Amino acid sequence: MDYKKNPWPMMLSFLFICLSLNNHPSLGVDTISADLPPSGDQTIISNGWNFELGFFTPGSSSRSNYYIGMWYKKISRRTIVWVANRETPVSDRISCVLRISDGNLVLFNESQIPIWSTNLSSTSSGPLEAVLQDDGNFVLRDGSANSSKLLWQSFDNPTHSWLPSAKLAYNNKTKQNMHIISWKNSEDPAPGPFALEVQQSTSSFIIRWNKSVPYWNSGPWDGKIFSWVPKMSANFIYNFSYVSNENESYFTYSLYDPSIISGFVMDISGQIQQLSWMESTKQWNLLWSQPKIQCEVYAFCGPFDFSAGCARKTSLQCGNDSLANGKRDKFWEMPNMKLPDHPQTVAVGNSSECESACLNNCSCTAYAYGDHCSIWIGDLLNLQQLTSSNTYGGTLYLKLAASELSSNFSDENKLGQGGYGPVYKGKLPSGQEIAVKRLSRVSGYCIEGSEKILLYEYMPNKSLDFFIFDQKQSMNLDWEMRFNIILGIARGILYLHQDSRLRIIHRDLKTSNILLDHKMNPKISDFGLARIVGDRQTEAIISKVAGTYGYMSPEYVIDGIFSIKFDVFSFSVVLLEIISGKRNTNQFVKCLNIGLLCVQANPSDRSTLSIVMKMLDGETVNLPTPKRLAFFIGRDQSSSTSSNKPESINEQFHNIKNKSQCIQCQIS
Ligand SMILES: *[C@@H]1O[C@H](CO)[C@@H](O)[C@H](O)[C@H]1NC(C)=O
Ligand SMILES: *[C@@H]1O[C@H](CO)[C@@H](O)[C@H](O)[C@H]1NC(C)=O
Ligand SMILES: *[C@@H]1O[C@H](CO)[C@@H](O)[C@H](O)[C@H]1NC(C)=O
Ligand SMILES: *[C@@H]1O[C@H](CO)[C@@H](O)[C@H](O)[C@H]1NC(C)=O
Ligand SMILES: *[C@@H]1O[C@H](CO)[C@@H](O)[C@H](O)[C@H]1NC(C)=O
Ligand SMILES: *[C@@H]1O[C@H](CO)[C@@H](O)[C@H](O)[C@H]1NC(C)=O
Ligand SMILES: *[C@@H]1O[C@H](CO)[C@@H](O)[C@H](O)[C@H]1NC(C)=O
Ligand SMILES: *[C@@H]1O[C@H](CO)[C@@H](O)[C@H](O)[C@H]1NC(C)=O
Ligand SMILES: *[C@@H]1O[C@H](CO)[C@@H](O)[C@H](O)[C@H]1NC(C)=O
Ligand SMILES: *[C@@H]1O[C@H](CO)[C@@H](O)[C@H](O)[C@H]1NC(C)=O
Ligand SMILES: *[C@@H]1O[C@H](CO)[C@@H](O)[C@H](O)[C@H]1NC(C)=O
Ligand SMILES: CC(=O)N[C@H]1CO[C@H](CO)[C@@H](O)[C@@H]1O
Repeated sequence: MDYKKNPWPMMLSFLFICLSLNNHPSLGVDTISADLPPSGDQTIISNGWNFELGFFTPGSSSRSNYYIGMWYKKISRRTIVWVANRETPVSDRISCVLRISDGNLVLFNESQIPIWSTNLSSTSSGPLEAVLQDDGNFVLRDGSANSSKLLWQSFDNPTHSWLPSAKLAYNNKTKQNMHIISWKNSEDPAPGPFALEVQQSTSSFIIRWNKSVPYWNSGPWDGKIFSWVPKMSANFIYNFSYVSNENESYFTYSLYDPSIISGFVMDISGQIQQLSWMESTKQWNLLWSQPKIQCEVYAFCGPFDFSAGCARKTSLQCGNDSLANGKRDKFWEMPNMKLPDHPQTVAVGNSSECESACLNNCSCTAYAYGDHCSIWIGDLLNLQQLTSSNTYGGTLYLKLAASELSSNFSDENKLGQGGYGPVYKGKLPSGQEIAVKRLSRVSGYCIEGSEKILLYEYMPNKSLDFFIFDQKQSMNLDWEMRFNIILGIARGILYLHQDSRLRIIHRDLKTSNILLDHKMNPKISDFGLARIVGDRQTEAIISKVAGTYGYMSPEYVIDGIFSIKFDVFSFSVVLLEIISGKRNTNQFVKCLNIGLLCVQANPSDRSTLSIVMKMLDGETVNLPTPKRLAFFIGRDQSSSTSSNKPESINEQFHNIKNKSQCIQCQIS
């Protein structure tokens, strides 16, 4: 399969397990009853033709291993969503049979020996039937008329995938978790090492390795998404929900559009993936996946070698501090870690001595200094970062070759400091230059658990403010460039507001967030405050006002109402800054607004100077909105300004500037 969007470059990743299509004669029914068992080539099909159940052979295997499985009926790529006998294949499907026997659904092999069973102990008196429902639930129930007594269902016994409307639950009575468990490999559906389960105490998802070691946590459920899976919010396909009561705690999800074919799988690589089927391309489209970084996966590349990024290993210099070129090993500070097992205690008095003890011992890979000095010898397995509230963590210092430390975030590569953390220059293995933002740990609960890193396209020409507010640099920006930049920004905002699949309000448009590529094309950056609003929604109310003062519209500051018009306000401020080369201080906007208020066409709309004084003195941003302006009379006010020629914008602004300066003069 071709997963262009799969971010794991080195992995042969199989989302679902796909098979070649061979034709199965169908029984034409959705039910297995005592007298109608499928065997051999026969399948059963759910009544809406969504799912089909029968024997299959996984992968391209030439081994004849047959399993009873369920797949989508309507799509051309055979995609298995459930397997009955995942650990006990049969080698000859013709003489094998799945039938109801002694109150259970049982798979008999060639020798008519049961090799898989629903294992129900209580026997039901009535006749039983097994029905493949159209939602992909295979149920064993009382077959007597009108009875809805459910004895067993595949939704309670999932394999590697989790279908819409199924629950992934923790049973509060039996303290048992349901698991979504990866296949061993693409040819073997037997349980692999990765299992997804609900962690009731934190209302989150957790992936465990080897049935015990937790290696990934989704972060707590916030009502809409998992805190550490922000990408979940970026779709209107799924509606996830979490239910917790005295009996159980579970996640489930539904589809807004039931005609969409979609699923959720635990991949053989240990990654959970949310997918939807694209009929036009005949491919599974990856909506989001976690964990993103292979090294988040326990022991993925053997012993955890943080420095190597799982891809390369650089030998440590090992106490070689005599080297002139500064290649001495260094330490990477990893705060808030669950310290690895098997530390060795070194009797030294302070942390710098502890550091030297590790630095000077070739076998030492890390140290920590709490009330005493601990060092670790050899491989470190399963390094885990904890949430900050956890008191059992400590700061681990991981030994790295100096060359690696300089490439993973050195000061020499620092480009600047953004609102949520420092930004560094980096290079992808392909050679493409990128900007990397390390989100600071203090900037929000959603990123507490592990360090979050954002990758950006590297913009060699920095940001717009660098040019327009610098007398020398602004000489490099002729009018044509400025106009192109304005057009580019407007196009970008239009895309966010209207043309993208989601309606996005940026909320922090300002010159320093407009980056310029090598051709001086503008790119809107820093979506830290951006909000996605509903499909038709153009307005929302928030409780906490955030943004950059001077770019925030009055209705937002005062009422917390933000709409796409909020960005329009900020855009206008940016526009004025680009043209004027003057930094918008709060006073600038205030003066501009006052200026506009004073040049309104209708004299009664105009402010009096006493009000102007108050507005200039006061802290309030609650300025009235200018109506029809005097100097616009004679112009076409009804048409959109986007058709205006640059000259006319220039002219208009020139007028505005003059008038507002004029008012300033009068006042001072
Ligand atoms: C059927 O299963 C039993 C028990 O696992 C096994 O001993 C027997 O060899 C199997 N029969 C065939 C034909 O594989
Ligand atoms: C039924 O029980 C057997 C033996 O305890 C076990 O190996 C098998 O996995 C169980 N089957 C199911 C579907 O739970
Ligand atoms: C089953 O339900 C139908 C409609 O609700 C009813 O007419 C019928 O008598 C019921 N049959 C039995 C055996 O209960
Ligand atoms: C996996 O778990 C089993 C039992 O819990 C344990 O014996 C085994 O050592 C673990 N394997 C690894 C590689 O940690
Ligand atoms: C999402 O699912 C929950 C639980 O089933 C339901 O209460 C809610 O109305 C759904 N939301 C939407 C927008 O459909
Ligand atoms: C789970 O059950 C215990 C008692 O069995 C109860 O104290 C607890 O509140 C329950 N949890 C939830 C989430 O209801
Ligand atoms: C919990 O289970 C009991 C017994 O099955 C049932 O009566 C009760 O309604 C359940 N509670 C919820 C919230 O589903
Ligand atoms: C120390 O550096 C020298 C020169 O680069 C190298 O030959 C030697 O192997 C290094 N020692 C260790 C222990 O790595
Ligand atoms: C650590 O202890 C050593 C030896 O007692 C001392 O020389 C050094 O100054 C101490 N360093 C710090 C940071 O306290
Ligand atoms: C490194 O430290 C370990 C544990 O304290 C010790 O066994 C080993 O001998 C040390 N190696 C060197 C070269 O000092
Ligand atoms: C923008 O960047 C390119 C490539 O780094 C450079 O050649 C060009 O001179 C820059 N433009 C300005 C106006 O600085
Ligand atoms: C992988 C990588 O980009 N390494 C570079 C990191 O930075 C140092 C010095 O700045 C370069 O020498 C490395 O090639």
